[in-house]
Parts: sequence; structure tokens; C-alpha cells
Amino acid sequence: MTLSGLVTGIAFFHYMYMREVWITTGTSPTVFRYIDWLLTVPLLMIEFYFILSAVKKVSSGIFWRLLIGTLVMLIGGYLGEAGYMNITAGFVIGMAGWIYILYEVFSGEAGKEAAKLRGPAADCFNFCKWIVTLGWSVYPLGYLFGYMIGGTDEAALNQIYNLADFINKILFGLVIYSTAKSLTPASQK
Ligand SMILES: *C/C=C(C)/C=C/C=C(C)/C=C/C1=C(C)CCCC1(C)C
Repeated sequence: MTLSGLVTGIAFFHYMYMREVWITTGTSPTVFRYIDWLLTVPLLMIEFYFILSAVKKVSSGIFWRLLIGTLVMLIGGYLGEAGYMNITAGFVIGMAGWIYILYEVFSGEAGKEAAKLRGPAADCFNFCKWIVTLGWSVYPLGYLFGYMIGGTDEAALNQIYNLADFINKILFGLVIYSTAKSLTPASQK
């Protein structure tokens, strides 16, 4: 719950800055967005590790692999968006990082450990897994429509990224909240 609070709190502050950049310059607040993602996405990844480690002993390799996937995904995306790398190359590297994360949560050690669980922790892991698959698919779509299909469209890019952040950060928090509630003994509620 603390992590979810941090994620939405950090995003709140960055959105204040991003709003300012958009209003005063009319350009995409790419640097602020990636600083935000670089902080909040690893926190969401730690969440996967915590869901598992709350109910069983798991290796920290899960956390490190998810972190590596996150860094590859975000660094690729940033280099492409900020113009340090070809747009398509940045996209391909970003996609590779995301696919690596999906592999870990579906079929890697994290996925295998989660498959052995039952009850609220298992439901939570599964729900979060689908957020990372379906909810997160909106980001590469934003990149595609923002830079690759029909030239650069910063307004579309920002609308899609804003919507994705809104859905994904809040939904993750709500799932964790409902799981924490189900795992809390009645005497402590
Ligand atoms: C709270 C912020 C979140 C959950 C941000 C997630 C960002 C992504 C899943 C970004 C993914 C990208 C790709 C899969 C390929 C193209 C480049 C990115 C970085 C937009």
C-alpha cells in the first residue's frame, strides 16, 4: 500500500511540472515523463516481488530481472523519443524490455512461483500481470501514434500517455488495496 501511495504521489508531482511545460511551451514534457517512469515503474515491479514474498520465500532474482527489463524498456523509449536514437530502433529496444518483463511474470520464475499460490495473493498477482500486459500495451500505442504513424503528433502522444498513466497507476493501487484487505485478519480490520 505504501508503494502504491508513492507511485501515485510521485506521479502527482510530476504531472504538475508536465502540465506547466505543456501549457508554457506547447511541447512534449519528455524528460519529466521519463524521470517519473524511471521512479514509478521500478516501484510497480517491486510490488510484484512483494506480493510473492508476502506469502512465500522467493529469490531476489525476480526483482532484478524485472528491474533490468524496466531499464531496457525505458532507456530504449527515451533515446528514441528524445532524438538520441532512430525512432524505430528506440521502439524495438523498448518492446524487447517489455516482452522480457512479460516473460518473467508469465513463464519465468515469478510466473512459476505465482502459479503455485492460491487465494487473494494469487488473484492479485494475476490481476497485476494482466495490467502489465493489457494496460501497459497503451504505451507502445502512444509511441506508435505519437511518432511513427502519420508523422509526429505530440497532442495524441500526450493524451494517450496521460490516459495510460491514469489507468495503470490507479488500477494497480486498487488491486493491492483490495488484496491487502482480504489478507488482513478480521480482528485487525
Ligand atoms: C506509471 C507509469 C508506467 C506504468 C509506465 C509504463 C511505460 C511503458 C510500459 C512504456 C513502454 C514502451 C514500450 C513498450 C515501447 C516503446 C517505448 C515505451 C517506453 C513507450
